[in-house]
Amino acid sequence: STVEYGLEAPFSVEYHESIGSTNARARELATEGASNMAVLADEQTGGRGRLERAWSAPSGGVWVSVVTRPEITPAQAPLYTLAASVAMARSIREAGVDARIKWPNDVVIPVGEDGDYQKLAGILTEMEGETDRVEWIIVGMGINANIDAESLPEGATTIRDEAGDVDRRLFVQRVLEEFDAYRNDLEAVVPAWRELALTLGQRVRIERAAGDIVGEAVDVTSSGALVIETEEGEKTVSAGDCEHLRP
Ligand code: BT5
Repeated sequence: STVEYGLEAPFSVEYHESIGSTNARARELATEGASNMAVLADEQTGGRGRLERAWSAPSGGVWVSVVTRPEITPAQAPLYTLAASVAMARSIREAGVDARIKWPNDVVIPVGEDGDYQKLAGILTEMEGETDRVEWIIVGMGINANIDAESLPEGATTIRDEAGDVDRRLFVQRVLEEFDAYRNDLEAVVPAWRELALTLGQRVRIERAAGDIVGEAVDVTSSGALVIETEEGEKTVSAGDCEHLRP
């Protein structure tokens, strides 16, 4: 199932026409010691979102998972998710689509002025390591590229629907190049993220087991946590589901 993809990518690429989940395959490779590898597929039959949610990944999309072994602490791992969201949003914008970033792991297209959006891409970050050191990190990126939005769940849109098809080979190459540049320059991630963030300035609700946080999203920290101004003062959250509330 593995063929040469002919990409000039900063990562060595294992390509599959069809696979269960590129993140699951990347995990196998990571536990075998792989690094700087990308698993790319045309179609996933068991694509995954966060919290075991299903991710629709028909043929025509860009489904890719990158394995790296960075010298960072687990607390900095959210920066990798932000780096991926910036890489994806910038590449999608080059394709002529007004892509913006919804914290923490979505690339979306704004609808109206109220923080509404349609989802164009998502990120699933997984890692292994100890409290002071990450052993490996997998950043799974799913981009609805050359797909009809009507074949995806409600609320999804695609590059095809917004601007027409992309050359997927060149497109994946751009995404991987951009991701590589940002993971090698982590200080550039947050400034680039701020420029494309749809979540900043929004009233949000973050759902957490420890209790929801409601307030205005005002910034992200240097490690990628969201800063929220609440009635009880400023709070930061490093992960969670984020809902944009109507003003
Ligand atoms: C995500 O989860 O957004 C992470 C998606 C990561 C997918 C990539 S593809 C390559 C790699 N291999 C994998 O198996 N996964 C990664 P989350 O924030 O939990 O959002 C999931 C929700 O998005 C679902 O519950 C649906 O409502 C919705 N959804 C499912 N498929 C979608 C799609 N193709 N486009 C837009 N929304 C979708």
